[in-house]
Amino acid sequence: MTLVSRRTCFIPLAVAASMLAASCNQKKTGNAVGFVQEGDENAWRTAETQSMKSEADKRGVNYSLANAQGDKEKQINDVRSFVVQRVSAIILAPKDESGWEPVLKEARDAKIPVILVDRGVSADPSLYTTLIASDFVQEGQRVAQWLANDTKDQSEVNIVELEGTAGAAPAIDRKKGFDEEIAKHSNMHILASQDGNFTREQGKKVMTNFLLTIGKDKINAVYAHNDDMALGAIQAIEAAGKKPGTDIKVVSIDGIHDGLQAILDGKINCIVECNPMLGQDAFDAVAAAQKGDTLPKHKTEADALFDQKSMTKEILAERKY
Ligand code: GYE
Repeated sequence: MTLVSRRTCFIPLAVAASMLAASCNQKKTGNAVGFVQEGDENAWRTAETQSMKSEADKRGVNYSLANAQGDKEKQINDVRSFVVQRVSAIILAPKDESGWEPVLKEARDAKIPVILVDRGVSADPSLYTTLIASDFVQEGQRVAQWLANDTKDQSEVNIVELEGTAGAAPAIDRKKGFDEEIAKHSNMHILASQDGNFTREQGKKVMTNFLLTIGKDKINAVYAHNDDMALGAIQAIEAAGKKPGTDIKVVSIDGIHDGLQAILDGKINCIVECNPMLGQDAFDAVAAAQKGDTLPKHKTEADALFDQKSMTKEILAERKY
């Protein structure tokens, strides 16, 4: 009797131990978080990708990255493949606003929370948990207000605008905020506005074309939706024999290292910051969603403003991206 009972006791313990091991393994897979990044177009985005990885490492989260390299169809498939793998949460930095409903519904049906970072989508907010991003309309407004104040004594301020990737939330909203604010000033005119895809190369190309077609003496200011396009525009302005920051004012958004350096060099006049270090907030949101907490639909990030008066070497030394 004693022997039998010992045996019966021994077997379930062994089974329980192997079940526990299996459930631990399963839990590990179940705790995986997938980050779906839209591309790699500049230092801002690389910093964001790095921020996700270091936050995952810090928390010991099983983390996977899928980078679509600017290919929207691939990005949709990257989300779909994380849904099929049954990850426990997806962090998504969408390339543009439209076309996300079907795959977001697939994630919802699989009960996988989707945390949007840095760019929003036009899909119904019930299809994602939260959006962690800056207020892009406000960024555009602040840059426009700075430029309006700086040029208030000039009878005419002719501006050209380098837009971000077509259809992307920061391109749409940064244009809206800036253009509406400029329209309030009768001395300010936006002469031309064109897509520069958030890259240095494209910013240079579009600006070179503006200088040729509009005339280098007619343009007083350039507004770039990000620092990389502003840095490309600076190259074009210098190649045309003009002084960026003096002959042609340059204003932009992001606050990456090279952009802030250009303020110190006198080539960019004003930058409104946009924070790419979203890892901590994104993984806080993942943890909250897993606990079943309800999150606000939009968490906005605080952005600083830098100009030639406020920018210092010390600020630059602290900038990690
Ligand atoms: O400003 C830009 C990047 O989506 C907020 O995308 C982000 C923007 C950022 O390519 O540099």
